[in-house]
Amino acid sequence: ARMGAQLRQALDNGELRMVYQPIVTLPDGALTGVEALVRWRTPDGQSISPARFVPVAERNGLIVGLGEWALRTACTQAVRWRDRPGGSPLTSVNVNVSARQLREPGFAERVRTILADVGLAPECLTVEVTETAVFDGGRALDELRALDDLGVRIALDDFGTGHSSLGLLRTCPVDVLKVDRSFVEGITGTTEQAAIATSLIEIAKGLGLRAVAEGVESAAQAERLYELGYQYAQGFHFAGAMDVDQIDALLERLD
Ligand code: G
Ligand code: G
Ligand code: MN
Ligand code: NA
Repeated sequence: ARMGAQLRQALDNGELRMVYQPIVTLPDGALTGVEALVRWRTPDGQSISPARFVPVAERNGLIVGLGEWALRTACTQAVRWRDRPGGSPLTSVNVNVSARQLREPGFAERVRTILADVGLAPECLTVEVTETAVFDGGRALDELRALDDLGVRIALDDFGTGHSSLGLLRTCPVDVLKVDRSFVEGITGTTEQAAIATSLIEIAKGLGLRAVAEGVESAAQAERLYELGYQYAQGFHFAGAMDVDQIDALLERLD
C-alpha cells in the first residue's frame, strides 16, 4: 500500500521518465526502432524497477493513468524524432501495455486520441502486450482488434513464455513476435532453446509476422540469429535503454 501511494505522488511530481532501448536490424545492427521503458527515481535517489512497481500499479489501478502518460510521452517523443531536420531511421516506437490497461473499456479510443493530439501516424506506434494479458479475456481482444483497425501495430511480448501461444496467433491480430530472451540465451549451443528459437522464426515467417529476438547479449548470438532468419534484434549487445539525449546522439552520428 505504501508503494502505491508513493507511486501516485511520483506520477504527479514528475519522478517517472521514459527511456528508450534500440531495436536494430540484423546483421548490420542498424537502428530501426525503439522500445519505450518507464523508469522511477525517488526523491532520495533510489531507482525502483518497473518489474516491481508496474505490478503494484496494476493492482491499485494507477497503471491506467501511468500507462496513458507513458503512451503520450513516447508518442510525443516519436514525433520529435520523426521531425528531425536530419531525418530518422526510426520506423516505430514500442510501448508496453499491461493486462489491466487492455481490459479498460475505451482503451483503443484513448490511444486514438493520443495519436491525433500529438500527430503521430498509427503505423508508427507498436503496442507490446503479453500472451497472458491477451488470453485474460474477451475485453482485451476487443481492444486489440480496435487498435488493429486503427492501424496501430501489435507485438506479442515475451513470446513463448505465456500460455496459449499458438492458438492466440489465429484469434488475435498480431504484427510482431518478440521472442523471449530465455530462447536466445542458449542459441549458440545445441540446446532446447535453440530448437525453440528456430521453430519460432519459422512460425513468424509462415504467418508473415516480424520476429524480434530479445535479450541479445553477444555477437555470437546475433550471428546465429541472423543465420536462422531473424531480421530484428534487441539487447545489451547492441544497446541498453537510453535517455532521449543518448538516442539523439546516435541519430546525430547518422546525419
Ligand atoms: O525496463 P525493465 O527491463 O526494467 O522492465 C521490466 C518490466 O517492466 C518489463 O516486463 C517491461 O515490459 C515492463 N515495463 C517497462 N516499462 C513499462 C511501461 O511503460 N508500461 C508497462 N505496462 N510495463 C512496462
Ligand atoms: O518484458 P520486456 O521485454 O518488455 O522487458 C524489457 C526489459 O528487458 C528492459 O527493461 C530491459 O532492461 C531488459 N533487457 C533488454 N535487453 C536485455 C538484455 O540483453 N539482457 C537482459 N538480461 N535484459 C535485457
Ligand atoms: Mn517489452
Ligand atoms: Na519482452
